[in-house]
Amino acid sequence: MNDSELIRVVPSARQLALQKMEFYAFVHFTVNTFTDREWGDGTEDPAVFNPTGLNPDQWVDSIREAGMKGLILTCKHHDGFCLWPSRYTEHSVKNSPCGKDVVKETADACRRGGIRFGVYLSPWDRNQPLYGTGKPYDDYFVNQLTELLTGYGDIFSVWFDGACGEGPNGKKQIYDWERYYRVIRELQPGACIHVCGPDIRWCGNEAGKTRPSEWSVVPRRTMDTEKIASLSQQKDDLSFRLRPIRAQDLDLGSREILKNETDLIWYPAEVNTSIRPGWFWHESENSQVKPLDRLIQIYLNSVGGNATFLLNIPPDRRGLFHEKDVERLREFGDFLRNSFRKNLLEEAERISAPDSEEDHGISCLVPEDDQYYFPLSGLPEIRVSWNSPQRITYAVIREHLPLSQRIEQFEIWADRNGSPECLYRGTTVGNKRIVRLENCLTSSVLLRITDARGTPAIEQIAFY
Ligand code: FUL
Repeated sequence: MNDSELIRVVPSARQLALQKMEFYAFVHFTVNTFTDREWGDGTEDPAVFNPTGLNPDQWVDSIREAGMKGLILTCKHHDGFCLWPSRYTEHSVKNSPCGKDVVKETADACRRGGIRFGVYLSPWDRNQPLYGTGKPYDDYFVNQLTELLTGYGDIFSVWFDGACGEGPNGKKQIYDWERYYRVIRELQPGACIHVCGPDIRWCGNEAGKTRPSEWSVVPRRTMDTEKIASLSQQKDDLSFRLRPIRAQDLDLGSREILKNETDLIWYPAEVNTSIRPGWFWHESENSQVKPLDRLIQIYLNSVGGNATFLLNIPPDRRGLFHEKDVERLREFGDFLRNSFRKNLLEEAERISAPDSEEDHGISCLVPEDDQYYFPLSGLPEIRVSWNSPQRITYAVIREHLPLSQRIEQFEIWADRNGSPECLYRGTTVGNKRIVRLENCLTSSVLLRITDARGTPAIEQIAFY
């Protein structure tokens, strides 16, 4: 495929909305919290689920303070225990001393706190006797999905895990994914389906590792990597004739990789990791909350590297985020507030760039609504100058995604002691590229786009 075909691939409204959220929380909570395990086996007594001071408002306060815009709750993990009183199973909060509908309490807290709410529903169910029986289990699963997607207001995300094993009767289920997707589209058309789904791609690891060049336009068959890995059900899949794609591949979308592909999709990456070693709370991990530096690094590389960042914080046995996690989230929020407080571009004496159509001129670089800078042709060089030297720690660039992802390479130059110096050479930009600059004191910066798929459309440039 050539450049003009590549940039014909653009995000759906739901994908665009999710990419703009940038940073949101995962909350892993179930019987495991009380049994000190990571994967329950489905035999747990619902009575063990007994948070003594459940307070999702505390989670939401902390999540917001860290700068996150949403929360995805494990409504049912692999153990099959439901955090809401599902009509279709007895294995739920309705038979635990907690007695509360934790999904409702969480959804309400999100609404009160002004963040969005999403659901994780594990297809793998180690408690449900129907698991592994085909359609009867799919019916069960769809019934549960329907409860979650109709009873708790607006849902921004349905997160489908790739893990798949045997159920209580020793059988594995072949999931009817297409049916699940149809139900989600019908009941919550604005929700993105993540990982084993068509909207948001798993980055390929759970450690917070990122790619230096993250592309959102990838081969359509990338969408099946997690489903294939979990099921090996695609016997009639013809993709074996092509090179196999794995979620871990370093290059998923360069021109070279895409040149022989015939069908492409917009499939942006999400980086998911936990603030602790495990996904669930364990007393023994209270001293292993990730250091602030590590969280900052993951954030800069994910949000600042054209991916979204899904950070897990597990509530403890009280049903609260532990003090150590709360403290770390506050510190992280302080980092964001301090680092990105004042956009120095707004104080520039002069911004110069090649001609553009009137509607897409350089004034659009301080964006309002849906504006963007679109030069008439070619690769722009944009110079920003100030009256006096500025200390710049971060440069931020965003592309206008409704026109796809176009920038292949860029450079940042600064005048230092009277002579120009290249401070940074980068590749992809996409939703957002954050460049950390070391010791940059300058009164003039030049952004050069040195390679792009067609004319780049820049939504924002900012310096902090
Ligand atoms: C994995 C699961 O097995 C983990 O328990 C966790 O939920 C993680 C986000 O996905 O595949």
